[in-house]
Order: sequence, then structure tokens, then C-alpha cells
Amino acid sequence: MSDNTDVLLVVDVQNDFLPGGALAVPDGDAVIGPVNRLAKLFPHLVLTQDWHPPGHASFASRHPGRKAFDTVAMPYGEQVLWPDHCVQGTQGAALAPGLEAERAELVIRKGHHPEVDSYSAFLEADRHTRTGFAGYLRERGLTHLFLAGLATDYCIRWTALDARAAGFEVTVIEDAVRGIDRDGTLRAWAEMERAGVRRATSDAFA
Ligand code: VGL
Ligand code: ZN
Repeated sequence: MSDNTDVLLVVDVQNDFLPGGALAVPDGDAVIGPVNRLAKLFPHLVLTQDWHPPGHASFASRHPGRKAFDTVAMPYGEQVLWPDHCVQGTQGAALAPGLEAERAELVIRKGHHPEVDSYSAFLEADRHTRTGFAGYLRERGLTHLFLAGLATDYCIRWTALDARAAGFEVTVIEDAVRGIDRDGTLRAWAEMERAGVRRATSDAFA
């Protein structure tokens, strides 16, 4: 199906985002089946991995008197505080054991700066520091991103919007993503649609 300029980007399918994990996304493991099927079909496959140092600034444990899911003001803007998750080198940060993604050509690790979060595969939460991914895609002539993984209202949303802003075509595969918060996920879909992000279901690919 896909032409050679298409890339499947599988976002953060890691133990901590799956049921039983430190920041479990409801029904998060439901993405693995469709992702495994799609991963064999696309000409290019790239993964992201949330990859925080211990004591990362996005962790509620770093902010005395605050709890997970509170919001705080950071130098770069508002930040949701999270349970400690995806700490570099831990089992929680590992890719889900059921993920069949050996063909991946690149794994982008994000959130590794101790004082800055990064939901997007392109730009960190300071909206300034670049990951290099846009340059990678351009150098390789990859123009259309198909997004799958976790979570719709955070890493998928920010990645999709930044990809559009950088001039890429973007399609989110709706049965291959899940969100953390129901209302936030509805808002994310509306924002992505306004930005020209397309939606497809995985059965459209064979
Ligand atoms: C994510 C919250 C914190 C995500 C990562 O992958 O959507 N969400 N870190
Ligand atoms: Zn994170």
C-alpha cells in the first residue's frame, strides 16, 4: 500500500504506559495488535521512547506538596506533574515485550533533559529545543507520518501538531492509539483535525 515516503511512527509503547505500569493509559495494551500488523506493512518504521533521568522535572516527586496530575508553572510554561515513569534503563521504560518492531530504523528518545519535558517527537516542552527528527525525515525524503501508540492527548497530539507545523502530512490511526484522559482526548482530536491531521483506521492498510 504505502509509498516509499510514508513512515509509521510508533509512539511510547512502553511498559509504564500499559496496564500495571507507573502511568498506565486506560486500555493502552489494545494498541499492540494493530501496531504489530502495521509495522510489517510500512516501508519505514520509527519508534519513540519516553526516556527520563531519575528525578526528572515532570515527576510530582520532585515538587514537595504536589501530587501527580497537578499542574505547575515551569520556566517554559504549564506542566502537568506525572508519577515517576519511564526512567532511563528501567523495566518501565523498556518497549513493551509484545511489540514486534525489530524493523525500526530509528528510536527517538525524548524527555532526557532533566529540567524540560518533551511530549513531541520534534520539539521539547520549552517549544525551542529540537530533537532533530524533522531534519532526519527531510534528509531521507519521508513526507507522510502515520501515528500510532500512546497517548492520544499528550505525545500523539503534540507530535501530530508539530509535524503539521513543520510541513509534513500526518494521519493518526485511530484504533492504534489510546488517551490518558477522556475529555483531553476529545479536545486533542478536535485540535488535530483543525490542524489538518487526517484520521484512518488500521483496516485501511493491507
Ligand atoms: C506521555 C505523559 C508523560 C506520553 C509521556 O507518552 O503521552 N505522557 N510522558
Ligand atoms: Zn514522560
